[in-house]
Amino acid sequence: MKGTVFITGASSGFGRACARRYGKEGWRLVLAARRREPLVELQAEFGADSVHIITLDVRDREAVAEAVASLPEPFCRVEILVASAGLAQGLEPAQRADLDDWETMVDTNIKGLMYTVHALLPGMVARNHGHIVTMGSTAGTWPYPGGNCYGGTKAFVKKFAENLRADLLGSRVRVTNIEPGMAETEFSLVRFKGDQDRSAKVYQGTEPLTAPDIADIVWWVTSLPPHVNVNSMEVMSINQAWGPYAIHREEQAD
Ligand code: NDP
Ligand code: 8X3
Repeated sequence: MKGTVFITGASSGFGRACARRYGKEGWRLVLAARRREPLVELQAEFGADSVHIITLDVRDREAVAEAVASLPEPFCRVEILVASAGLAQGLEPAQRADLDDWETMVDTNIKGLMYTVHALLPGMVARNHGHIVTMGSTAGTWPYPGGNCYGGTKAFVKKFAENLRADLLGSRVRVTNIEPGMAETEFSLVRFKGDQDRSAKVYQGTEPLTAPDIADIVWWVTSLPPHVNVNSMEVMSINQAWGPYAIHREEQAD
């Protein structure tokens, strides 16, 4: 076995693809998500000796701390955290947004990440060895209509990762924020609360990023020589780029 990687959001999308990638490379996997069944499937794929499953809601501060504190041998020395658990809820303009959706995003994308890092980081520092990979987004840098609170949470992820680097200077613990653009996973289905048609339209007629694309990138940044720290990596499909500034103009009579 090469080492132990702890992956949140391992039941779907980027997290699941990372689990497969590290599993195929012979790593020991600690897989966390709320849905147990997809984790059991991964355990069946790679074997119980190399996969430890945790049914976990990252919003539950005590549960996250407990899950990390009670990691059994040989899973307890985590070398890499891939913190992929996260979500968007809604695409309404801020003035019509559901406050519960905003709270869910803050609780998951910000507080859930804080709890996970807080639980795993001391061990990495004590061993002077580790890599924290956070899942930011292009939305954390580039605003778009309806992105409001989701973009805000991903801006937190970006700044949190950068600030971790500042604190960890002098240690051999690396931090990388991956910042993907549009990628086809369950992301839009979750954002639109199970509306299959609306979710499918996001990816219709284009070729978005895929979860294995992101897993390849995560694998690559964590496989570089230990003195190399990729601070952040923004990645988009070739089919996605920026538009001009949007300008509102009053209607004018000809
Ligand atoms: P998916 O919806 O496919 O996967 C999200 C994962 O997060 C699932 O495994 C889900 O597991 C887990 N999750 C969500 N809420 C919680 C929670 N409260 N506790 C524990 N696990 C949770 O989406 P992606 O793989 O696309 O998203 C992964 C990350 O990448 C997210 O942070 C997202 O914001 C980010 N991202 C996605 C992009 C995209 O276009 N797809 C682009 C840029 C960033 P379960 O429901 O079983 O708990
Ligand atoms: C997911 C990418 O553009 O839907 O973070 O916000 S986007």
